Amino acid sequence: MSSSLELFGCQSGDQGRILVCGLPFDYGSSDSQGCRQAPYILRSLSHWYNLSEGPLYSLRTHQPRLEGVSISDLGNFEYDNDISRSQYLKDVEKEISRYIQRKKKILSIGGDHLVTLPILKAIAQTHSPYQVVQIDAHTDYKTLYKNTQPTNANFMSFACKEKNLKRVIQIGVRAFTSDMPMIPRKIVKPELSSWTDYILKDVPIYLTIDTDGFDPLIAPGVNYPEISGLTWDDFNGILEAIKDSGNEMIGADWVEYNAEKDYKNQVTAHSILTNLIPLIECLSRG
Ligand SMILES: [Mn+2]
Repeated sequence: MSSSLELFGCQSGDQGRILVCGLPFDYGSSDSQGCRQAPYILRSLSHWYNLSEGPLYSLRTHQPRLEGVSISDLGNFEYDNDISRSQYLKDVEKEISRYIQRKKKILSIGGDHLVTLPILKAIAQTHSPYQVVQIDAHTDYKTLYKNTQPTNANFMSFACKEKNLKRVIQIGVRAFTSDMPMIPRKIVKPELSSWTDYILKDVPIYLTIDTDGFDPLIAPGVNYPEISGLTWDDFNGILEAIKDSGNEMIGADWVEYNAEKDYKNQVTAHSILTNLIPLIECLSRG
């Protein structure tokens, strides 16, 4: 693992309760390339929001943010072309399982959405029941045939095979598809106004965020833009609702940021970083 910079200038290593890890992998499909740069770019831009000299203050509320949060940065799990893609995913799963067994909370930065699969599998092995909240324009659920390989567009079909994954609540889904599979009952796609009705009580939550869940007008740095979509206020509402549910958040990831598609001023990257602040605060509870 290597990285010259740590996210938000936090410490490097595995001593934090929350462990940042970069998954610079974008072979989830032939058209998801470009996302491998995200962990480097986000870490490098995060020096604008540096924690190493004390908390960040919100100019709006004058409140300190991320104060006392126990977080450190593991660096990246680099993908080496000498190994197969499936081997990389297996290695990530194994490595992450070790940290989950030590009760660490993983905050991973993709990569394309396929990197979420090894994390969900690692959690399924170490946690009794858990549920996923997925922010995404797509369901990432497809019909699986005998030789279907996992991709960033079907990984949820593989994740749903895990018994301990009890429910997937998808928010922001709105794309079109020519493949309309039978969706298992554990996947629900409620409206934003009523999604909290679907949270299972006392079941830990893992949050996976695909950048394309947001409106491409505010988050243009994606491979698959879908008009309309969530706003940043919606996102903060989702985090508040997770807090209010009393369910523990056991981990999170942010995937599918493609810097090549972003505006010149990197507005998507800065928005991701600003929204990682309340996300990390939410993760640090419980
Ligand atoms: Mn996705």
